[in-house]
Amino acid sequence: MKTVKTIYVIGHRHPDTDSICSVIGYAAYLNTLGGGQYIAARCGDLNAESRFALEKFGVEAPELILNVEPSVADIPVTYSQSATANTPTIDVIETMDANDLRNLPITDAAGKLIGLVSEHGLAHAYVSTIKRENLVMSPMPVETLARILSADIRVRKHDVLEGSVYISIDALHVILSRITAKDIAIVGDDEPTQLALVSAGIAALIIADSAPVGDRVLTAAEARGVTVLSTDVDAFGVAKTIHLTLPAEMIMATDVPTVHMGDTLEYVKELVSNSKYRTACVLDENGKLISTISRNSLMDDVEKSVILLDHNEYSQAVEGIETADIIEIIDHHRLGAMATLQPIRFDLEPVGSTSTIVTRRFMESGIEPEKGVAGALLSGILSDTLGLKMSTSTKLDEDAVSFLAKIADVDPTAYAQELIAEGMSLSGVSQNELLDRDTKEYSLSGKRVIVAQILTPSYEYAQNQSEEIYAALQMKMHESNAPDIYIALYTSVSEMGSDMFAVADESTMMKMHWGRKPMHLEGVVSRKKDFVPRFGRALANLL
Ligand SMILES: [Mn+2]
Repeated sequence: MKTVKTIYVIGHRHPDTDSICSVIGYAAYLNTLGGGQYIAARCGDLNAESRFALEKFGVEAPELILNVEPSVADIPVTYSQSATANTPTIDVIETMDANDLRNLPITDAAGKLIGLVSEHGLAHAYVSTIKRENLVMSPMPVETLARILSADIRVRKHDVLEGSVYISIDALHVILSRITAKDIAIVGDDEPTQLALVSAGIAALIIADSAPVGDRVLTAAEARGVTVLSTDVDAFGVAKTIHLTLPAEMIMATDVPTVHMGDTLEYVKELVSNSKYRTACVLDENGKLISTISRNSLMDDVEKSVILLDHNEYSQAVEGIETADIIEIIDHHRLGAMATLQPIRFDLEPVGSTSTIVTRRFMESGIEPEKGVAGALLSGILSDTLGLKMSTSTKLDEDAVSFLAKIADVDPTAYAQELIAEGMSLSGVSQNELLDRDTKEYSLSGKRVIVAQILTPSYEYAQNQSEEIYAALQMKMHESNAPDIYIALYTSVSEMGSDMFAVADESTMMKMHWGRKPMHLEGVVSRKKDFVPRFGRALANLL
């Protein structure tokens, strides 16, 4: 089975509406061009505004992918052999032989993994455990037995046979004294013995070595309910083969390592090399067997392919990004430091949103997005540009908005107000949640800086809440993986300015003249255009 490689189109951590909607748009665009292997993804929860936008246009949220380290799903699925619980061992061995396998997974009738037959398990079952036991046949359909022995069914009186198996080499009275109605006898061409066994009322007669079977025996067997098989195989061969008909479930091991599609290859490699079977079975979420992974299938370097939207810095990207193959980047933020091995397509444009750049791809190629996709892209632009009011908005954003609004069938001005009000809604949300709503991480002058931005209806909000905000920020600095500097911008779009709260170590606080009270920044609305460049310079000068 040949599978097309999945490519994830993914935005930044703490996704905002642009990050969510641009990936929906771009994955749809690429899938329209052909292939269908592009998956819109996100590496964080939807905020209230994004959820509102997706619900309004009936669009599904991008798939949640918290880590892009290579996983089991990235190994090409290879056709995988297995057998069911009641498969005779001899068939298991044949499958293993024919496919050059050292192990064979065993499933129940529904395909769920229940164990593994290994070469070691086979040797153990046949050499040590049962070597001195009498020959017994586990319940087996007559057809299966006939197939294994290449036998003809001359009289069929049973569906399933089981019981002790005797080779008739003793004197007749001896064998008759042992045998019961459930048992099976292997005989040669001795017709009186054949007849005597049938008359005694056994379950089945296996006539070995191409011996003739007379009409009298067949008639008697018919009358007494005895199944008769005849085969070319000699008596020893018949006995040996029956010995190898134990059902797989009786000789399988149950301590087989199992993995799922999402498990990282690093984990799987460890598991496989520590397993005595040198293999792991891949199961779906219901425990059904998908395939097996051996050391060989882990030899090749595999990686996830990703297209990054709305960011181009490692610190903002999904976990595991350093192991992934970045094949394209589309963004409208500052140029961050990201290195790739291969040349890639890199589209960085100073426009209002990434959704704008994606919309231009549709416009330029003459492809019309579906209504829901158009609505999502429109939401991305209106959210990032605050209804085209931000200083970052350009003519290109306006053009994209008119193009999309027509397809999505909404009035962009009215919808922008609705959307932004949703994004600014502060009721019933804790300070801590607000601080997580829209954060970006930067590396500035060697410091890890997180800048959270919270949109408010007016300055009043942050000024009234300053104690709570400061306390919540200080709590953030105690979390694991806390940055060097944590900044929160409470931005009033209608008044075109922000109040900045900042926490850092004491010496930085001193040098930057930061205190518990917010610093008012008139005219600072856009984090990336108004705040980060100015702040970056101030930090570089003072530290
Ligand atoms: Mn954006």
